[in-house]
Amino acid sequence: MEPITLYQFELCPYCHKVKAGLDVKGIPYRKVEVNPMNKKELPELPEATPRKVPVIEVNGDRVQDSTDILTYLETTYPTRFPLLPEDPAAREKTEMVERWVDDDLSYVLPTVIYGKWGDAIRAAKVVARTSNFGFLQNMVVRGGGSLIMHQVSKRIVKKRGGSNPEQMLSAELDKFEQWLGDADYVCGEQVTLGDVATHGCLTCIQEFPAFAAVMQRPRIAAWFERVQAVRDANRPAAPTAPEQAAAGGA
Ligand SMILES: N[C@@H](CCC(=O)N[C@@H](CS)C(=O)NCC(=O)O)C(=O)O
Repeated sequence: MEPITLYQFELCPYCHKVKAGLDVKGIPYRKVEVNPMNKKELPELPEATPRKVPVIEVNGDRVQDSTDILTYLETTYPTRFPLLPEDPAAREKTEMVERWVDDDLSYVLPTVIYGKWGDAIRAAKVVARTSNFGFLQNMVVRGGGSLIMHQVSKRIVKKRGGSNPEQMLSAELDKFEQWLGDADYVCGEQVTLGDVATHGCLTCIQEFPAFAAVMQRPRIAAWFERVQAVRDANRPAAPTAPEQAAAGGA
């Protein structure tokens, strides 16, 4: 199978959503960290397309937008762990959960990552660890990125009428807990699109104090571990150093 290249930001919830889909479907990929300041690593995209991550490149195809990418993966590799249930009601539910991830959960997460200065600095460290932009660009991304995202996060809280990031996250987790009910996964016994989108998105805050609020909810914590186990079991083994060198990749 031709390996996929994923252009990403390490702390982008939409990119994590795609990584969860790739893992569950067992599709190998390599990551290219994009410099958020100039995005020069991004491949050429059709005119008038926003220069945003995630973007995937495979077999000469370039696909942008996490929802479109997961749809592309589902149609291109339909037999590899299908993520869309056949039952129409289940399908509607799992697609509704994915829309909620895109429209609500993904907006709340940056507020818990960058809302406090201590966490914004932690975020800068994660970016520095996962990127290879050179010393100067790294400093710019670490300092500038945290500052910009701190302002963005304040704007999100205000625009969404939230009182504070923790309460906003808690309100979103309430919704997910209700959809999950007592089932193993969003649509019952099998991981589907809604699980992938939510798990991926939450992985984004795994290194931050706010993640404790996720794991303090027993039903969500158990679900998180279950989906993680599926991802770990299905994810293809990392290529050995010689294989990686032969493929010319990082
Ligand atoms: N709807 C898109 C949203 C992608 C998106 O907003 N990506 C952000 C990072 S989290 C981005 O690339 N921002 C850069 C910019 O707007 O310049 C998706 O689902 O992929």
